[in-house]
Amino acid sequence: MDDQGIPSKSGERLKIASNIVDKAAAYGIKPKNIIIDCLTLTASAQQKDVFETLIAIREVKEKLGVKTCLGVSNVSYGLPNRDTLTSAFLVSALTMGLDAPIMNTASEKSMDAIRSFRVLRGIDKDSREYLNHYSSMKPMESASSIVETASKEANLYDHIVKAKKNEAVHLTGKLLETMSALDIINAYISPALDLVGKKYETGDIFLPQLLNSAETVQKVFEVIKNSRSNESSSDMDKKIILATVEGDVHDIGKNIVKMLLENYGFYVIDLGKNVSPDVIVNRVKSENVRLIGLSALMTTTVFNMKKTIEILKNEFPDITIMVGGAVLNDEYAKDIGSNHYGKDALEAVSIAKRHFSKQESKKSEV
Ligand code: B12
Repeated sequence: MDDQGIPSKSGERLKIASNIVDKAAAYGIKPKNIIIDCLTLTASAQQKDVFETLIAIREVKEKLGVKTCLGVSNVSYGLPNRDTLTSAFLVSALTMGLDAPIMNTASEKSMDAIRSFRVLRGIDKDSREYLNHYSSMKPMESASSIVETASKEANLYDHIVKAKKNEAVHLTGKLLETMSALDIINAYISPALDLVGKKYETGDIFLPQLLNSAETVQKVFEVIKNSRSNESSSDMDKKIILATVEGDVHDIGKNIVKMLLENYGFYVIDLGKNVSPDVIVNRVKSENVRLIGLSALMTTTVFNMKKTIEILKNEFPDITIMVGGAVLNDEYAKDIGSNHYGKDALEAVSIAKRHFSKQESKKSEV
């Protein structure tokens, strides 16, 4: 404000702020060390000017490079249910760039607004503060005691459940000195993902936590993959296409299947996740592949798996399709038209072995 009081228009407030910045510069004070208060007006008495404060915040920040503060609660003075209006104004001001709200931290609504804003603005990384405050999550430590296969000090399971990426990566390197990749998967990775999945289902944890555990597993797999880089060569006559079906982004299981098939010398063409039937059809054609492995993890995407199988069988009547994924079982796999169901990666290997030995014997009969 100046001698005339608080101007109603944002442009005039910017002018006053600009004068302050110029004066301060004469004393060697830089804009970044100045905090300007654009002054909240009450919605009850000066409704048309309320938004000007918000615009002024944006302008003084952008044009002058200063910081801003604002006493937000004045906006609701003279109206009922003040907390609601104040918290809406608070979020609007933060969106415009308000740095330092002067607010009632005992107001739950305002604190809810701040926490939500920090998630939406990407300040609260992985929504950790938000989750800590609102989720009724029990401490993950207690969950880790379920695993019986893991020894006390080698707790890759805990690192995955708690999404401690660096620790998980380090420990995987150590475990690989004494354990096979498959044993590590069976002893630690699958049980940890099972627990995380159950906790997600029961609402004890939320999507960012599920995602973090999944990312930890991806990092663990990078270590496993790197440790195998010089191993076994694959047989180009034993080609298999693998894909997670359209609409489904779960590829951890499919990647394990791939790893094991490659370990056994099969040549795997991995089409990735969320793969449309067209893409699979084209690769089957261009690579002349006769064994396809499809993965689906959700009840909703099993329908896409069925559709993919129908399309493939139509195009290539002699094709063999094996399917897998936690939502399937032997019976359901038959119902949707597949030739084989593999409950885990080892079964995928035995299906592939049987398939190619049949092919061999057919060839030798000819
Ligand atoms: C990790 C995970 C994720 C990660 C996936 C990361 C990734 N890159 O894969 C992220 C966080 C991205 C995710 C997202 C979602 N997820 Co999720 N996820 C899981 C979780 C916890 C683990 C899955 C897993 O990797 N298991 C470990 C692997 C090793 O097991 P597997 O996949 O079954 O594979 C083995 C076998 O089945 C078999 N196999 C697998 N494929 C194949 C293929 C062939 C050919 C053969 C022979 C064998 C085979 O061999 C594998 C190795 O032994 C499960 C819960 C669970 N326990 O299954 C939920 C789960 C699958 N997710 C679920 C849901 C709902 C979702 C979301 C919709 C959440 C959301 N609201 O956004 C999204 C889905 C987005 C999408 N469009 O796909 C639900 C599905 C419910 C349902 N029945 O439909 C589950 C069951 C969680 C739950 N309990 O609610 N998820």
